[in-house]
Amino acid sequence: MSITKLLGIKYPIFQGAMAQIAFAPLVGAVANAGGLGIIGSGGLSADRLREEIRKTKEITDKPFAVNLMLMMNNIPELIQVLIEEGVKIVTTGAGNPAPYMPILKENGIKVIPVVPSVKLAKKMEAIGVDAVVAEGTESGGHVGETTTMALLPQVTSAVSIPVVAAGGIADGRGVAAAFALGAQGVQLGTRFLTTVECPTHINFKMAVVEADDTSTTVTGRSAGAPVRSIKNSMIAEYLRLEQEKATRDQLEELTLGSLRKAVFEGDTDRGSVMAGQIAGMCNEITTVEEMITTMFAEAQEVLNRLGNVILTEEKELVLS
Ligand code: TUI
Repeated sequence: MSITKLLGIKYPIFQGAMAQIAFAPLVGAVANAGGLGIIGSGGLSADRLREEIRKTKEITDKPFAVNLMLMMNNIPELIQVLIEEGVKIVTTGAGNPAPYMPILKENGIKVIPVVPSVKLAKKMEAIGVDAVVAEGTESGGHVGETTTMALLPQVTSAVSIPVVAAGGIADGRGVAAAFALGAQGVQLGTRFLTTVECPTHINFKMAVVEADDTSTTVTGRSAGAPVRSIKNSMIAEYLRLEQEKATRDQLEELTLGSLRKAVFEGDTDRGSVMAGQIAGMCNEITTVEEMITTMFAEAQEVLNRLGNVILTEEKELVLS
């Protein structure tokens, strides 16, 4: 079944569940525009998650999802809230959702894990998930090692469940490329940061608008939790400490509360401005609806144009 039919959405686009950002205003706007809005529950208490779900229901009557960031230690409580509030779609990140599959499935919840490798995609298919999001290292936040270009065709060949592409996509060309590599849909995070409805400090949005293709870097590989964000003075200090083989405690002290600092206080110099490599192309602040409809219209144009491309005997690409 197609991912849109499976989830009851119009466009095969997921909004990435950015921690401290993907709350009701953004999630509701994405759902109303026909995509899958996803609440980021990373860092939320069960009560705060319930509040965010209820606020989202006030904005939209369309389906939406909740993401479980599996590094958190309150996952069972959060799942209880999902069941009580009737949330029917869950995505997961930063870990293996296997321990929670029985309870999620018993409650008729569709489960869509984010995976950074073929190995994990196959494991997830074997435990009965409904689809996977294959996320390349171009993404913002917690990342794997393989690029979307290399990961996606390998995952789509390895599993028979629907695959959604994430990492490095922000326009119709990226959507068309994801389809070419076998994906049924796309998940975007960074591009949603520069939308009107995205509830983050204006300084955070402007850091993304002003970023170029080389503005992001990955920290934390040494500690086993690699995170991509826009370079600033905090990141420079982190990289220096990492090189000096600082202790985990020293590194943690630097990053403690840093995402909130950037998102809520707008401190884009000392805070953590998580964003993907495609930030260089997210130069405009538009509404969610405009962004989604423009992107799919552009994807259709690209696919039409490519439909006319033939490979000549000399292997030239020509437009017929
Ligand atoms: O989860 C994400 N992106 C995130 S989570 C996040 S919050 C955070 N804040 C501070 C430090 C660290 C995180 C920010 N961005 N994306 C989905 C994703 N999941 N990317 C990679 C993975 C992943 C990695 C390993 C999924 C599964 C996995 O498997 C481990 C295992 O148990 O086999």
